[in-house]
Amino acid sequence: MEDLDPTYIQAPEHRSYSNSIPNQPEEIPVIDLSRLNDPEDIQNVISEIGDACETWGFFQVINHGVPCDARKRVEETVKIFFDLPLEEKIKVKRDDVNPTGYHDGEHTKNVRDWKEVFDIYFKDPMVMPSSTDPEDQGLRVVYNKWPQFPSDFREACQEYAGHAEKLAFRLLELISLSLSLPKERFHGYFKEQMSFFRINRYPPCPRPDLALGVGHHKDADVISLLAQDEVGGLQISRRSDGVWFPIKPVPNALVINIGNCMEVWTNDKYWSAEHRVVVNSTRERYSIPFFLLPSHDVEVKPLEELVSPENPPRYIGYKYGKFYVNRNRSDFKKLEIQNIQIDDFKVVT
Ligand SMILES: O=C(O)CCC(=O)C(=O)O
Ligand SMILES: [Fe+2]
Repeated sequence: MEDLDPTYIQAPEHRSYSNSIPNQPEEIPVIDLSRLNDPEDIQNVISEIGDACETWGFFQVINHGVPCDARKRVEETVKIFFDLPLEEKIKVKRDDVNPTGYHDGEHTKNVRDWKEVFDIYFKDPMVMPSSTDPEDQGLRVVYNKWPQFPSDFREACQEYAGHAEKLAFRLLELISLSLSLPKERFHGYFKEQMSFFRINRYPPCPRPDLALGVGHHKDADVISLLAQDEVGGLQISRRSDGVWFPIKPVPNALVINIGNCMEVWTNDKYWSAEHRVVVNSTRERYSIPFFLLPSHDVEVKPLEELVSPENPPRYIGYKYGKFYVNRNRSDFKKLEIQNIQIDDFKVVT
């Protein structure tokens, strides 16, 4: 099939075969969290997490406490929803006021992604800025949209998201300890967390050489926890040289990655890696990320404990909610300009 809509076509340098993957790629760490039950091993786990956050910005966890049943239930239920005809799905479609629900027109860096998504805020309702104008203090209260069918969609999603959020805070504590900070150093930033949970469906694509499931990007959150099925397609860019590496599916594992906020808080010690999703022509793929986001009024800037005269702040502070709504604008429709990126807040030296 040659008639791929041009809005999906990536520039040649961003296509799936653009940057070769070595034949025997190094392994991105898989960390067994049941080792935390052994007091003598806890410190090793914390160091391994710290090393992974610094070297790759990605790792996988197993025996993480999110029950397999809850994951299986949500995977089965959302599949029933995505298999419905489009006219049913668009009954709960995202709009420019409420960014929750179903959407099939998302763009990354102004190129359309080969995917459908469904977004659900962890807090319902959720509070966010009502506009991108930095002077406007107005807030908007957003309620989740839920499909009527399948009838247990809401319950299955909420149950899974509850487990994912618990694990997110556990990981945040371990990350905090890995930076020699108090365990709960970050907790105050989440009083009105804007966290959300997304279901990605990547249909088979007639031209996987031209389109991507998600174009190269960094996550704009604190950390992401992703459940991926067995199909594979997620790739990350190695910090040292930008070469793309696959994140191989490991049964029941969750993929954890560092987002922009953690990168800024640690003044670039921890790395928010670019990643992308390669699609294929035969199999659909599902992934379910939980994005941990701070409250809208948090000013994100390098932590005082992690900067010094020798290591001055590399970013100016920014209000998280305004950054988020700015980014979201471009997800709704293709913009004429590149959307806001974390590097826009880098201190120019
Ligand atoms: O589907 C995946 O493996 C990754 C999705 C992703 O990067 C995202 O939704 O931000
Ligand atoms: Fe992502």
